[in-house]
Amino acid sequence: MADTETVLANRQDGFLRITLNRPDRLNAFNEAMHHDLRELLADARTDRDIRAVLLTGAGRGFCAGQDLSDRDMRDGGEAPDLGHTIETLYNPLIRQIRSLAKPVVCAVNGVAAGAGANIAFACDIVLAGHSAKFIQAFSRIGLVPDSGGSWLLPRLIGEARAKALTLTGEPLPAQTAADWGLIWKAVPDADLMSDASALAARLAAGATTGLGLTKQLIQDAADQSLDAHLDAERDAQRQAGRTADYREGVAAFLEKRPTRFSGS
Ligand code: T3D
Repeated sequence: MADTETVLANRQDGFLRITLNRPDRLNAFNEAMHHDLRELLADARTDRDIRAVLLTGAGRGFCAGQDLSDRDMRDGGEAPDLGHTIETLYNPLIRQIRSLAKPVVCAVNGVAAGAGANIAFACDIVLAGHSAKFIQAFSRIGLVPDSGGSWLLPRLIGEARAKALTLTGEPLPAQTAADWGLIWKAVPDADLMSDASALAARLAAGATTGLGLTKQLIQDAADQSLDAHLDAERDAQRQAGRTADYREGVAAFLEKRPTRFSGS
């Protein structure tokens, strides 16, 4: 799990910090960054010692979405098949984040535009520095929201706000995003990394199976009936109840001491 040209990888306190690292382009995505990020997330899935992920960006931006210099058609060249890039690059990334059975914290350190904004929203807990802003930049260049944005936004903030943001491409300041419930918290810029790291470390010290199942339940809730969801909760609770972490949680409570979850 090493740094690459496009992403930095650091293990600390039980979590993996991934830093998008193309600061000259506000960490816009080229194909290499997609592959490098996906590889790290795949490692996070299988490595039992990684119990949470923290995603952030290097420099003054979080991520400006697709690198548009890879989409230059000014010489009259053929337009790329964007359906293909969505299918092969952006959609698998969103699926990977949402299906990772471990918490993913996102620390939005600056502007998050286009797919960059929607990748942040796909994470489980999003903190943003007060100077950060979110831009559904797609309409500014004739595109439509992707990376799950047109699915997630109306669910999180309602159709009226989702339509206004996506149709106008107006920037949304971090504090407003928090006030609207689009992200968890806006914090002073100077506190962002320490707050996000403390949160990731706390989640990494949690009951990993239970947290992964909780993530899945919350994500699935909006799309199934209460009846089906009650069954899903039953199955998840059965699974959580068979973990060593559940035994430890109950023992710690009865012994009036802090938990020492092993993640198993
Ligand atoms: O293509 C497909 O496969 C389909 C998938 C699409 C997914 C998408 O994400 S589509 C949306 C693509 N993103 C955008 O349209 C956003 C473009 N960027 C901006 O609008 C602005 O840069 C920001 C509002 C994000 C920030 O503005 P500002 O004024 O703070 O910074 P800046 O000066 O515009 O950018 C700084 C540098 O980063 C600059 O380079 P320079 O002039 O210093 O050499 C700029 O060109 C570069 N940069 C920023 N965003 C991108 C980028 N370079 C390439 N691609 C970018 N997306």
